[in-house]
Amino acid sequence: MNPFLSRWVEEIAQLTCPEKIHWCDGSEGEKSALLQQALASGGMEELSQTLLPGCYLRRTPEHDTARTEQLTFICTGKKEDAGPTNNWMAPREAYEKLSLIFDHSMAERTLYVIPFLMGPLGSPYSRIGVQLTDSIYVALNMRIMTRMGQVALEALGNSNNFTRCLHGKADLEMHHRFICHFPEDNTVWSVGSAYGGNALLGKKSLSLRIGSWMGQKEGWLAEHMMIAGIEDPEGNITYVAGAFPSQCGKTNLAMLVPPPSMKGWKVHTIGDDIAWLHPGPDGRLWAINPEAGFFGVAPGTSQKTNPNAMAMIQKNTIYTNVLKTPEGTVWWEGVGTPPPEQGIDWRGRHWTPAQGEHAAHPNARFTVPAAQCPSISKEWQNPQGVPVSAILFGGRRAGLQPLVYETSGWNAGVYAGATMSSETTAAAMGQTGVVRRDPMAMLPFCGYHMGQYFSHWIRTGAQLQNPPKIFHVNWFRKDSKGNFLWPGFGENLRVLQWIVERARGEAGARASVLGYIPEHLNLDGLRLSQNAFGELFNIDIQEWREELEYRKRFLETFGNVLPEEIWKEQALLQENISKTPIGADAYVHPAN
Ligand code: GTP
Ligand code: SPV
Ligand code: MN
Repeated sequence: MNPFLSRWVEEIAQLTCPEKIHWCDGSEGEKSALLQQALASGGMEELSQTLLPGCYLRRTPEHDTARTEQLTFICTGKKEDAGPTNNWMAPREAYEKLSLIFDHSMAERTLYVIPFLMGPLGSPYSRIGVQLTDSIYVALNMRIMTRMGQVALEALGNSNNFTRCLHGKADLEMHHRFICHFPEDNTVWSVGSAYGGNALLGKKSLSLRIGSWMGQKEGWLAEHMMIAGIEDPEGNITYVAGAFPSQCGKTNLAMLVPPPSMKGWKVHTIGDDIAWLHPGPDGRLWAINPEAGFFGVAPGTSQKTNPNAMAMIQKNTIYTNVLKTPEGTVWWEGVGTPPPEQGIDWRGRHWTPAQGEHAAHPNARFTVPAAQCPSISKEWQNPQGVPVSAILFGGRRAGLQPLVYETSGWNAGVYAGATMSSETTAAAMGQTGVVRRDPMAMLPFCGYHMGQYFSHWIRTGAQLQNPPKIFHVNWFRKDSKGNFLWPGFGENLRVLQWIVERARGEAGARASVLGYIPEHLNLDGLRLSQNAFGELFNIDIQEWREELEYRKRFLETFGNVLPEEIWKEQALLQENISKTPIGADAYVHPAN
């Protein structure tokens, strides 16, 4: 028995006073026992075991359906180290405050000890965590999302090098909810929520907030990115990683199915949410997916938009906050089949389409093992990871940003990432559809000062002999009537084709004020009007002048911690934009 671990478990048990302590081994027998208990207590419901074998449903309280960013804290000794974008609490205050909530909170409950591995077994890049929780639902999800149990305990051995992740439901009330990160102690304490990103502490807490802190110290990057291999008809595979904010298309892009006209192309899924990126000895950037499962958005997932996801979630899946049909199957908005005549909605109430209410919560999710994905890559558990040739940044913007552009180099790419913006979604509590700055899709997940984070990106690039090319994409541009201009989903491969060809130095490009845009895009077999195409690539100079002002104000919030290189890139863009008259053809670089 690892003495560091047993001492810590004892300490937490003294605080929380559970009736029992269960050490998770990750076995099949344990899974059935946990499920039986969850079903008996009403915490989960069985779905039809003939139609959806091994699938279960969970409904959460209405105020616990998404991440709560306002209750998420970085607790560093010095406030400056958390930076202007994070909520900060002094470590002592946080431990004290949360101890009061944890105190006796597990009486009459079982404390589950979940050792888990983030990253492939045997990878030098993998990290170990141990989560303590009183939630069976969380334990069952951790079992899917991480490599959990005996395997992690053995990998840990007698080492003290693991992230201490304490989670408790307490009363699940908002005023008792805090998600606190102590990067200096390699510790996370989360209480009062059982929702994914708040409660599955291997995910956003360890892999991004604590991970980004570790990465800065150790020379690697922890990113909110999907990873996929794009295979062309000749069989060449090019790996891309893409950062898009929550609910902005990472899962869909990671398991994309090519359109019928792109014969011979294939997409190989490595990861759908998180990438750990390490500079390799060959001067390239190598990516692993630290997770073992997908915690995907249900609404909008259909046979048409994401057939791979639909295939993988027919078995061994935990559904959260979807509609249950009388047959014991599931339904959600945008699933592509007509609504059932009746069902039980995500709130647990009788539902009919006529009521006009959401059947599933807009942030309803499925949890499913990665190995069940039909497009999973042969390389997904490669301990060395895969070499990344292109990085994509993108947000959900109805205007401003063109479909795609290539930045002029690493620093310009870092600048494009740092100034990213996106409309808010249902993945976090609060108003949706509001444009906000979300640098590298990491605004809610960066565990330290974001100015330093940008510096770390700049430094990392300078050290790579063969850095990935960096692109900006926007699948979400709309016309004046509010319709998406671009079909998205599988059709995004047309843009990826140009990106991988650029990464290999093959495809042509035209200069624009923002960077390079495609000379030619493969639109074979796609009906897209000239007008729509023009709008997708329109760069509105007036809009960009205003945008530069927003960016300036945003970048100023980082004070003198912001690296000079970012200001340099802002100045270059400013110069290009101001040289271009309003209404001019912004495709042509003024310098040309
Ligand atoms: P998180 O798990 O929250 O990090 O989300 P994600 O980035 O993985 O987003 P996901 O792929 O789950 O997509 C979120 C929503 O956007 C879903 O409803 C999708 O159907 C929709 N979506 C994804 N890709 C596209 C696209 O290319 N075009 C359009 N219009 N919608 C898309
Ligand atoms: C996100 O919100 O970015 C997610 C879901 O991927 S959660 O695990 O809740 O963070
Ligand atoms: Mn995410």
